[in-house]
Amino acid sequence: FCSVKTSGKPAALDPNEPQNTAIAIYKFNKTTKTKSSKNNSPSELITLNERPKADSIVIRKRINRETYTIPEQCKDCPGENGGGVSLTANESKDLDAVMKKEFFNLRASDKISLWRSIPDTRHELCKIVKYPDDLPSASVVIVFKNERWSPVLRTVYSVLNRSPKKFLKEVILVDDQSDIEEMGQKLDDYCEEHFGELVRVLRAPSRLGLIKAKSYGAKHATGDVVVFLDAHCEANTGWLEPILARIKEKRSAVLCPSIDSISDQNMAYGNSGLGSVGGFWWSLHFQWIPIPKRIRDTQKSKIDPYPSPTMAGGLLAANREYFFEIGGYDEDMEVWGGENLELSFRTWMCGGSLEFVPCSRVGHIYRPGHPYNMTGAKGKDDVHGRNSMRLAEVWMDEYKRLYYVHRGDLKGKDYGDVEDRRAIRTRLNCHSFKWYLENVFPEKFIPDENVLAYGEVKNSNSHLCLDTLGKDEKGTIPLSIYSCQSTGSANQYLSLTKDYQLRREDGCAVTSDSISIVLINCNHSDHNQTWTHANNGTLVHHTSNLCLDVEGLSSNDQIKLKKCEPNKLSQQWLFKHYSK
Ligand code: UD2
Ligand code: MN
Repeated sequence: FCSVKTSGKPAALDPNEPQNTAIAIYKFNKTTKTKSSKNNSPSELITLNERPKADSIVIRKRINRETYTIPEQCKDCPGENGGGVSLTANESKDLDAVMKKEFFNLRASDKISLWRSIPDTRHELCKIVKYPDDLPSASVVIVFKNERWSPVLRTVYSVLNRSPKKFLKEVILVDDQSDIEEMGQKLDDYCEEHFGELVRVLRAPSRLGLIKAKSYGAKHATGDVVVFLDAHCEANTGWLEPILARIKEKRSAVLCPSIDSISDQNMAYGNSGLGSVGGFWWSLHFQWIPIPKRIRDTQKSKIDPYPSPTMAGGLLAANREYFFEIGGYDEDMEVWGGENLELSFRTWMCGGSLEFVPCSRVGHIYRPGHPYNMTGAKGKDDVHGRNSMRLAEVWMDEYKRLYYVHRGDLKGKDYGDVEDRRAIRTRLNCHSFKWYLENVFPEKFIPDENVLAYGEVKNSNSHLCLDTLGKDEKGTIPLSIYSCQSTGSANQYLSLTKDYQLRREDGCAVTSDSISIVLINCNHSDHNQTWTHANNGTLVHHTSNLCLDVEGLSSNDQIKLKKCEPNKLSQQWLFKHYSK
C-alpha cells in the first residue's frame, strides 16, 4: 500500500516555521507475515521499498503545546503502579518466539496502558527539593530501530506527562530505518493527532546505527539541553527538573538519570536504588560498580548528583551546544557500542564532568539481545570491537595495550580515520588517560602496573597455563588450565598484586572447598583471597596453606589445590613478567 502526504513546500526544520505539512512518501511492500499478524496484533513485518527522504520531517498542524492534556490513567489496567503483567494461557502461546525476536515480553507490554502509573522511586528527600522556575529547555531525543509500538509510545507518554510543559521543548523520534509497518505512517499520524508539535518524527536517510542516529536527532534539536533516551523507557515523576537544574548550575556537566529496571519478562518497574556508578572492563565493555567511598564522601547529601567514571550510554543529558563543542559523537562508529565510554572518557579528560543524578529516575527495559541486525559496513560482525578500537586509539594513550590484551586479533586492523577525533584533544587541551585513571577512576585495577608479576602463568613442567577458558568477567568463574597461548590471551592474563591477590581484572582467586579455585569479586579484606608466590615457584593459598598443582590434570580441567611439596614440578609456576 502507499500513503502520500503532500505540501507545496519542502520540509522545514524550524519548528517555529508555521508550515503544517511536509512531503513524506512511504511505499510498503508486504513480504513477510508473522503468525501474530493474523489476529491483527502489531507484529507484522514488512520490507520498506523506499524510505522517506532524510529531511522529510512531518511538520504538523500547529497544535499549541498548551492544548496537550494529560490523559487519564487506566486504573484497572494490567501493569498499573509498575506491576508485572501475567499472561493467560492463550496469550502465552508461542511466547518463546516473541521473546526470541523482541528480547522482551511484547505481549505483556501490549496489555499495559501506554500511559501507566509507576511507583515514584525517588528518595524522600528528592520530593521536597524546590527547583528554580527558569530552567533551560529540553529536547528529548529517542532513536529507534525495530522497536515496537507500545514501549515506544509509552516512552513518549511518560516524557510528555512527567515533564513540566514549560521546560519540554520537544520530543524527537528518530526512526533508524525500522522494518516495522506500524512505526511508519501510522506513527506519524498518531503523533500528529495526539501530540501535535510536541513530538517530531525524523526518518534516518540510511541505516545510521544508534550512535549516528542520536547525533542526527541532536542536530535537529532546538532546546537548550539535549536528553537522550532509549525507545523502551519510562520517565518517572520529577525526572527532568534535577537534570536541568544541574546543567543550569554547571554547563559542562553531562548527566545521567538513575536507571530503574523494567523487567523484560513481565514489564514490572523496579527501583534500582542509589548505589552505583559506571566503570569499564579493559575489554571496553561497560560495568556497574558500587559507589566508591571516595565519591560518597564528596556528596553533602545522598541526593546530590555524584561523579561517575563512565556511563551506560542510553540515558543522558547535556547542554546541547556543549555536547557538540566537545565533539558530539564519533560519527564513524557503527551500529552499537563504544560511544558511551568514548563520551565518558572525553567528557572527563576535556574538562567536563559526568554525573549521576539520584533524583532523576527513568526505567529501561534491559534486553538480553537486539531486535536489529548488528552488522556494520566496516566493523562487519564486530562493530563493538571496531568502535572500541577507535576510542582506544584516540583516548587511551599507552593504556590501549590493555584493550589489545583482550583483542589481540584486532592489532593492525583498520579502524578508519581518527584524525578529527584526535584534533578534539588538541583543540580542547585535554588531559591524558593516565590523568583520568588517577583522578577520575583511581579504583580501576591496572593489571600490569604496581603489581609483583603479571601475564600468563605457566606451569614449569608442562605446556599448561592458568586459564579462565573464555568465561565472562562477571560473577564467579572457575580457574582452569589450558595449553599456553604463546601469542597471549586475556584468558591467561593474571596479576599477582602487592597485597597478594592472584587476580584477573576484578576477579580474585579463592577456594571454598580447599580443592578447586574460582575467581570472585576482589575484596581486600578477604584473607581467603591472598596468595604467596614462593621462591621455589609455588603459588600458595594462605588460608588453606595448599599449593596450585597440575598433577594428573589436562587442558580444560579446573586447577586444584594440593599439599605443598617443595621441588614438585607440577606445583611450580612462572609468570610471564616480574616487576623489578
Ligand atoms: C546500551 C545503551 C544504549 C547504547 C548502547 C551502546 C542504556 C540503557 N542503553 O545498550 O543507548 O549506548 O549501550 O551503544 O544505557 N538503535 C538504533 N539504531 C541501531 C541500533 C539501535 O536507532 O542501529 C536504537 C534502539 O532502537 C534503542 C537505542 O538505539 O532505542 C539503544 O539500543 P539498545 O536498547 O538495543 O541498546 P542497549 O540498551 O542494549
Ligand atoms: Mn536499551
